[in-house]
Amino acid sequence: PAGRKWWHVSTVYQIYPRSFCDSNGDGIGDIAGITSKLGYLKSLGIDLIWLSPIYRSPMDDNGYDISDYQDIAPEFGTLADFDHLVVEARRRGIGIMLDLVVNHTSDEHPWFLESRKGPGNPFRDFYIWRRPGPDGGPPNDLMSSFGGPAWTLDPLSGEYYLHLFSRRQPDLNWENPAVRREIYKMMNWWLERGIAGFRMDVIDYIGKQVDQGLVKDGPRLHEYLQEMNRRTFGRHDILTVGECWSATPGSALLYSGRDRSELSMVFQFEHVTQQWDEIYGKWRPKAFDLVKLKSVLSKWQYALSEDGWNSLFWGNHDLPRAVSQYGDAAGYHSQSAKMLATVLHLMKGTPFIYQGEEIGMTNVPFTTIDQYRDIETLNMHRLHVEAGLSPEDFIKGANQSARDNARTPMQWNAAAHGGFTKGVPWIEVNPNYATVNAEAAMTDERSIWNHYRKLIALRKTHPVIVYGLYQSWLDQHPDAFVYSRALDRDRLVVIANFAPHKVQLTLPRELANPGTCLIWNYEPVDTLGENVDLKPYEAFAILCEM
Ligand code: TEU
Ligand code: CA
Repeated sequence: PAGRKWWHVSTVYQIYPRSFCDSNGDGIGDIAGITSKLGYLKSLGIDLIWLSPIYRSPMDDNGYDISDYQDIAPEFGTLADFDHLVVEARRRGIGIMLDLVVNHTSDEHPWFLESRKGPGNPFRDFYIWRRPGPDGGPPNDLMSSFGGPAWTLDPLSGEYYLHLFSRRQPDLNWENPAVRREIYKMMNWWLERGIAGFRMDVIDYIGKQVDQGLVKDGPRLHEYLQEMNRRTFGRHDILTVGECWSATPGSALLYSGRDRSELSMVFQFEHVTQQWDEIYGKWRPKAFDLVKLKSVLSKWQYALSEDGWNSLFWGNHDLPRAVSQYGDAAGYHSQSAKMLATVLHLMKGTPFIYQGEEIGMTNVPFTTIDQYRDIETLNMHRLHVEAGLSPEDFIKGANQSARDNARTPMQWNAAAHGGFTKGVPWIEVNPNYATVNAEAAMTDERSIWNHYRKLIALRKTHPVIVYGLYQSWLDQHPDAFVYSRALDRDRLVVIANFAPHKVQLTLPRELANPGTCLIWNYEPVDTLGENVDLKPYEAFAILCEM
């Protein structure tokens, strides 16, 4: 039927190249390492790989600070390595998506080096420069996500430049048509190389109106995206996903509506931020509240049920490990990881798996700040400890929320450093690699890995998983997540227990039918009565014909 897209049926796997597989022993993951693991990804069954940035970069923010958009970071390899990866992946039916980081560049990008030369330079307006405020300080009080003011004074010209992230990530000026032209040219250059999609970093920032203090959702944002679509990927059948921390169901329809000619879908973060403290944000997470989580996820399911499309994810390279955040990484590691996968993959949308999630990788047990590498965490440590927080308390929060939880090396086997490198890894491997690793997972029929594999395969055989109408049930139940999906005569019922204890449910009569169990994490359940007893973190899905 009209409106159906190949990427509706796809599952995406995110790779953080620095931490995936090191082929040459320098302790840093690389493109050749990724290519060597294509067989692993193929047997998992994924369709697309989203690569976090691989471009030339001083690595102030692990590649989200790009100094050359059309070259590969030498620590990751060469353009030839990249082309080889694209070809080898395609041979296995896997597409490669790139991370498009165009809100900002590195301060070492030639555009910025030129821009710094002062007013009058043809590249001056590629970035956002302002004269000092009346007191000689920053022009306004915009703050950087990584702490401190978003403005840095450049002594060369006596003006401030804007950086919403680190001072080494100056923001591009999207109001300048020459900037947009250069970016579209660069995107087309990659599209010609045969890539299958773009993930767009903080794309909701590009319409910013700095002088109004407005960053997200600026007035020209959607105009720019439509222009980008027209001038670049609109002519190719690719998947585009915008990272939009500010997205609401309303704006998501603008980004991903079928007649909007903007993006395929966005990453929204409401299910993530609902867990954050009003003042201390993620550094002091609230107690887990399933009723709230369900209401957020269901709201998004309903809002995009007719038009637009959801992305589905628990984790990425900026977020804690899913099983640590929403499950029980200690007591019910395997059961809770499988439960989370079941709940997510059977909703309507395109699922994204973050590397290591498929084997249940967990948050880190670091004990000192020296073990952390992430610029955000190091900056926040300085700021919070200066403000009086004890270093011990900071580490406690960081072990729950810091981005490095997701960035420790992929655990391949029980060899030294989890088989990630023959050298010394750039960040320590999680010590649980002896038991949590891909090799062990692949040989165990009941592993988390095999559960993911099954879920990915089910999407391909059951259209109800891809297109079925979503409905949530028992919204106020504090421990159980129950929803159904309906397409033609198929009705899929998904039941999950988010608690580390047994739970008893009374289901509405219309859900209580016999059927076939498609997936489970204890034993298959084929007949659903009105009374259901769930074991800790039990989850299953039953397909009935109505
Ligand atoms: O992230 C955007 C972003 O807002 C995050 O830095 C977020 O503020 C933080 O992780 C939540 O605590 C994107 C990338 O995903 C991230 O890795 C980059 O550092 C950032 O943009 C800058 O490019
Ligand atoms: Ca390497």
